[in-house]
Amino acid sequence: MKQPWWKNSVVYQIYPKSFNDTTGNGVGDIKGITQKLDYLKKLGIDVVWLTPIYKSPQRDNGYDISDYFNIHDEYGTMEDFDELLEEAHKRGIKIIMDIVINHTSTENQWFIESRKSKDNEYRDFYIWKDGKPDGSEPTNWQSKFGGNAWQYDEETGQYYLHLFDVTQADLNWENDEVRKKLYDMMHFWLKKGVDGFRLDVINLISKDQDFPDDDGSVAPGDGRKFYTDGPKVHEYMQEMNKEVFSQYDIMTVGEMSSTTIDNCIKYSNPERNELSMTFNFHHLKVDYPNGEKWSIADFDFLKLKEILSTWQSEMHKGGGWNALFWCNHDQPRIVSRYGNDGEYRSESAKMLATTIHMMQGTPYIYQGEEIGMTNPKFTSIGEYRDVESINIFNILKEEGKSEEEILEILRHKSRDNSRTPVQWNGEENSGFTSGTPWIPVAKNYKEINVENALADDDSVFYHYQKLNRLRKEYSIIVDGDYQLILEDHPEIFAYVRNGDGEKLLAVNNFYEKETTFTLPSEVNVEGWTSEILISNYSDTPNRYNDITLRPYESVVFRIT
Ligand code: TEU
Repeated sequence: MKQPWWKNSVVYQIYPKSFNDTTGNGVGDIKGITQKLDYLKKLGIDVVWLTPIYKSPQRDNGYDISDYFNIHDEYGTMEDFDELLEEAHKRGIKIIMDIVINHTSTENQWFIESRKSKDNEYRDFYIWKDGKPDGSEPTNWQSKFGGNAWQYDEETGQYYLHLFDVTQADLNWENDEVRKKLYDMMHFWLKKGVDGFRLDVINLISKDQDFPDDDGSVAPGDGRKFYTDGPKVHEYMQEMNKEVFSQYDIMTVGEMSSTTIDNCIKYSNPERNELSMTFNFHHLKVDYPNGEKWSIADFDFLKLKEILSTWQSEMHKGGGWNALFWCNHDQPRIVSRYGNDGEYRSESAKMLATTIHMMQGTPYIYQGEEIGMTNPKFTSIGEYRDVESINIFNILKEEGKSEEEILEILRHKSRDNSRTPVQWNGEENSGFTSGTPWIPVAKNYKEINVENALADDDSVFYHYQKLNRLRKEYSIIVDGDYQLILEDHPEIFAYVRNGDGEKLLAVNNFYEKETTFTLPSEVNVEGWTSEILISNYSDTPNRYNDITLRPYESVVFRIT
């Protein structure tokens, strides 16, 4: 059977606000993306994922949509979008839209109507509840951005649910009319010719209709278990697939918050007709001590290997499909996190890229990752823009932490770490804007920028370019099954991809320390010959056993 196109594609994520500004207002725009399509073509990606560009008050940078059918002013016009789509398609690049349908902005017309009165025809578009007999919130569920997830509304004396910011009201998926309206909206964009969707927190749409309090008996007591991969979520996905997705040749990727492998197999196994693939975040929590995001710890390397490997094997077995990624607009920069953003920035950025791109699934590159951009290391709260970071700053301060301590946490954990402008060149504001950027540019832009990367054959950029090319040349990268080796090795992440009479062996040193790789006897390749497909040192020997790996050294052998 012919593989769907998205199985051997590489996706590039654009956060428009920070990508490229052509007007000088300090905010990136759609024309700025069109301008850089040739750059993306050169990188060799197949698909662009645009984070939300719809009309929005921008409390959560567009994840708070007030109008699904129009473009946010600062980003340009619908004509600009149509031109982008056309120019992208001309170059063989597909575009997928970010669809946010768990919630809307409270400035959305539906919500404006809904809050007016209990008998308004849009009342039931959102989740309204009376308070408890003592007047307190209907449940003790916590918002993902801090505080209780219910907001009291004076107008009608009821509370509405917001799992995220107070201006992001959760839609009521139980209401047939809501689902129908959302499907119509998706058709609107698909008819324009977009090539698919990334669906924001899509596994949170179905809430337990009893709305119980979370007694914390199944940790943590935040209410998550009552709406994560909820009771009707697969039913809704199948309906959405039937009503919308199945009518086009598109890809769909669901963002899954705190999900499980079993659920992701269900979401992405093609026989179930739900989604093409899923994002999960378990591998990005191995630096959360006791599951707590807002504290600092080294990452747990053995756990990282275990988690990624379990997802590789289980999703393969269950016929699901993984989205592969280290970075996005909600995560700190990977080179500052699991790599080394000092002396070995380039080596470790390439090593991390190879580790994830040689796994099974569809890889995602987040803007700036391809040049090894780092966390910006902001020194004052005034430099932060993210609603989550600002909320947590205030919460931790109230809990008695010192400002210095909190700033140190934000330097590691804030979502703004990945939201600073793309560093295009060494000119003022890194060539991102001629005005004042909406968020400060990282100070290292004179050294780390696209212009320098393109001029250096050995740059992180060309490593990504090569990975993208290899995916097209060797089908084993797409199809081969996955086998973790040396699972207890404290520095090396090595695995084998098994194909028909051929194997790929990926060997990655995750540390600065030199270490020796010895091929375990379970990988029987005696008498086979090898070639190096990619490595991050120019003189890595073509010998797949007993190799001394230098700091962050990474190599992939093809053995036949
Ligand atoms: O994120 C959902 C989500 O659960 C997280 O990644 C969240 O941002 C993080 O856990 C906070 O610590 C999606 C979007 O990617 C994010 O940018 C939005 O803020 C969020 O949904 C709400 O729409």
